Amino acid sequence: MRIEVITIFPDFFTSPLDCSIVGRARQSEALAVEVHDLRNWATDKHRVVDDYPYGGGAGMVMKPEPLILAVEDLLSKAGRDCPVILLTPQGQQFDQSKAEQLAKQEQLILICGHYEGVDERVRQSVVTEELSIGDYILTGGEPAALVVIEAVARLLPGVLGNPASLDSESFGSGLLEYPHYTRPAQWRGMSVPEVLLSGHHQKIHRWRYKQALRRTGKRRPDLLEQLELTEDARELLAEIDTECKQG
Ligand code: 4G0
Repeated sequence: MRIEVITIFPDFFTSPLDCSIVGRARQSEALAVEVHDLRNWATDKHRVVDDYPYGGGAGMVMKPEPLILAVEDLLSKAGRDCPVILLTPQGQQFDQSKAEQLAKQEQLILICGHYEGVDERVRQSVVTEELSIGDYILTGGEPAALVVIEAVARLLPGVLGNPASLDSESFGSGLLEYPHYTRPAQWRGMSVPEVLLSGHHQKIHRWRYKQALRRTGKRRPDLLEQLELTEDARELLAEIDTECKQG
């Protein structure tokens, strides 16, 4: 997969894209990320990319021309259409299913907005979708673009060592994760649940599943409601319910 990023702060991406899973994915060539300085497409000698808002008001707006020229340039080099995504607080909420959908694409173009926003004609002419990573405002779309890159990169074939773990993790299964433990079995008076030391794989599996159901019900009832529960899940939830009432 190839991801083109358009930004006024290319340096922002240097370390995050060189580190960890994304860095490895790029080295293995499962992923190519190209970061482009928007000012390369500015048309005046001072390379200005923002301007005052028509109608007045505080702050600046990103000019349409450099952004539209940048996207057109990158699309023509690609030789085919691809999603052109603007990171904005007004976008559709980015989630795991969106990451899975984007991971199937051959190429993405990510636009990082700044100031009070982007001239509406950029949306009208080149943006194919707007995404938000959550209900909060950032000074720029760069951290949001990194979140999208990170979430997508780890889904690409060959990037994670053990693809089986993708299905079992949170959101893959629709449930939050069960609690994890490693050595030592006793630490400051806190012990690892006995069942995990038992070597009884069927019991361990059922215990973990119950823990995942318990956590999800408690912290994210909205996720639990979206699931089609099996007979077994219903049984475990009933157990959890009586345990709760017993205190
Ligand atoms: C476009 C994304 C870009 C418009 C970007 C701000 C939060 C997110 C930006 C604006 C961002 C997010 C209208 C303030 C840059 N902040 N939640 N800031 N406006 O994904």
